[in-house]
Amino acid sequence: MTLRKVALVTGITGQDGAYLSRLLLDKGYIVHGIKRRSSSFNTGRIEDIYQDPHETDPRLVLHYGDMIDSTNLIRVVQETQPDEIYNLAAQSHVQVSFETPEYTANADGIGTLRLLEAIRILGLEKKSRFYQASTSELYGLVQETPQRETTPFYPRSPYAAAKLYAYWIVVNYREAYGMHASNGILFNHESPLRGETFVTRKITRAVAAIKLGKQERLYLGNLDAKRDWGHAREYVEGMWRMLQQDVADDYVLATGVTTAVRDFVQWAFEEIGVTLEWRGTGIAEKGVDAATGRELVAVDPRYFRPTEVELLLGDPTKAREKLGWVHTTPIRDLAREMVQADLEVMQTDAVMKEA
Ligand code: NDP
Ligand code: GDR
Repeated sequence: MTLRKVALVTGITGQDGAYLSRLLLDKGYIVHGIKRRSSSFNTGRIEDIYQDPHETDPRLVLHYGDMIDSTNLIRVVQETQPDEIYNLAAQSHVQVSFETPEYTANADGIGTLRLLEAIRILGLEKKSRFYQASTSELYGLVQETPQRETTPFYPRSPYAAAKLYAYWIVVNYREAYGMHASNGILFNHESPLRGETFVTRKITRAVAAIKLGKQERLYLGNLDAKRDWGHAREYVEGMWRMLQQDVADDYVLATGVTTAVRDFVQWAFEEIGVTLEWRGTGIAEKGVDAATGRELVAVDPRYFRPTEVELLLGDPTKAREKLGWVHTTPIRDLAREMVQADLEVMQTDAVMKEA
């Protein structure tokens, strides 16, 4: 009988945690996840893979915990003795990090150190492989385009500065203690499970709500920002591949295509049969239904960031050559999938309410 591999996933209730735990369960792993205590359910994204703890030998087990609680992390690592740890937990919203910089530094930066120290304290340096959710936000004010593993970092937010610390402490623990610890420098990746306040999901939800007559208008910030957007389902496969390598290393996962927020908005509206015409510039810019003249999109400066990352475009060559990882979902297909999923959710909600 071959023993099942054991994985520990922090941030299991988030977008990537949900896709990654499905992938690991499909591969036969026992998956332990850390979830935060919350006053309302926060496990919606993993409802369909949740297993009743009263069942014999459930393969998905949830533990309460927090990245700001060292003793908790040590205990969970001790209890689970993981072969692989995926550190996905973070205060992951860039704009929110300007409002909560200290908390973000604590959870995203020092939290990563806490988990690495838990491995070291428990003497698991040679057993537990470690994946760190690093980010294209590290490039910030970009020094080179496209961005690759060797491009210098220039963080532009408390979030990115915290993730910069996490990136380097992972490299340091790899070099100092011989740990199998890798950074995945992931460019933006989205899906129907994306948090509702990130720009793509905010757009696709608004488009669905406008179509169903539940919302008048969509307010956005910087329409000129450009992002390299891929599908989350494909990116979690890249995370797993990093931990299957003989030698730990750092990899960029990206599509190699960049798109302006404005274009994503345009495509999302096309999914409901609306062609937008853009009128005005700067904060006076409006997206207007070309057929009816109705104003559907407006700029609200409250969504501008004190320092913005204007352009991200990744070069995934190393991941392709060394991990055999490729992205396959074009951005327009992703926009379509997200709009359709939001329409479906809202229509179901409406039917349920009526019933
Ligand atoms: P989400 O925001 O969807 O999920 C974040 C997860 O972390 C949630 O499960 C959240 O719990 C949990 N969490 C937050 N703070 C804490 C804490 N203090 N202690 C324990 N858990 C905590 O993010 P994604 O799934 O999109 O991203 C996963 C990781 O990858 C994050 O670290 C993010 O910064 C990073 N990343 C994401 C990219 C993307 O485009 N999606 C790109 C590059 C990096 P709860 O559900 O209770 O809020
Ligand atoms: P980002 O994602 O900051 O790249 O971080 P987000 O979707 O929040 O913003 C992308 C770009 O869109 C612009 N924008 C808006 N953003 C939001 N959220 N809301 C708006 O109304 C709006 N209008 C315009 C932003 O200014 C920005 O330029 C995501 C997170 O998942 C991080 O955790 C991750 O590390 C990076 O991606 C890679």
